[in-house]
Amino acid sequence: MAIRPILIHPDPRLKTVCDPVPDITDELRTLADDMLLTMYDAPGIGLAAPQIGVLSRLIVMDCVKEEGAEPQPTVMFNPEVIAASDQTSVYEEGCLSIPEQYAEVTRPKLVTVRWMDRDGKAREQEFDGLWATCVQHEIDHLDGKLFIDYLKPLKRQMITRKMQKLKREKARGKA
Ligand code: K2U
Ligand code: ZN
Repeated sequence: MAIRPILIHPDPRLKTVCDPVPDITDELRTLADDMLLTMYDAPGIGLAAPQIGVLSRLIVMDCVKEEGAEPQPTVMFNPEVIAASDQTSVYEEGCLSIPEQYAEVTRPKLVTVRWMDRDGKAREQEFDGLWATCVQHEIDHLDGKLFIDYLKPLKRQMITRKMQKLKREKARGKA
């Protein structure tokens, strides 16, 4: 088990449509465990495989935020939204690959998702609230889509320029 480095936007790997997972191997189960460790360490409530440079259709989530409540680590291979409500909800989103930038994104309030779990079992569930926002945010990552893609071009460019500056400063700091 290891905490993996999270890619920072802009990075071509974050704009790539990821490949489906053909079958669930022990290596992929270990990757999912590393992603959960990386997510909790960030901290975050979701993480998609391309964010750690693995271009496969795998996401992890745990949107339980209540103090003292039982964590609910969730691993999804090949997740797909099979139904979405017309009703929408607005949430101020962030992203571990776009640190300290937040903006309102409107998404369907309810989504039904089909996926394969870590035991290779087909699952299907309806999500509401923060879980619905998070699962859509993560599935977008698998299609190379970031929350800033929903913003006006000027706002998106501003955030991208801030990230390019951050990456330059990080590189200098390491140089
Ligand atoms: O994919 C990611 O970068 C993980 C996000 C998931 C997320 C973004 C927006 C809305 C819901 C989920 C991180 O968890 S960003 C940190 C965060 C934490 C709590 C609530 C919202 C965002
Ligand atoms: Zn994200």
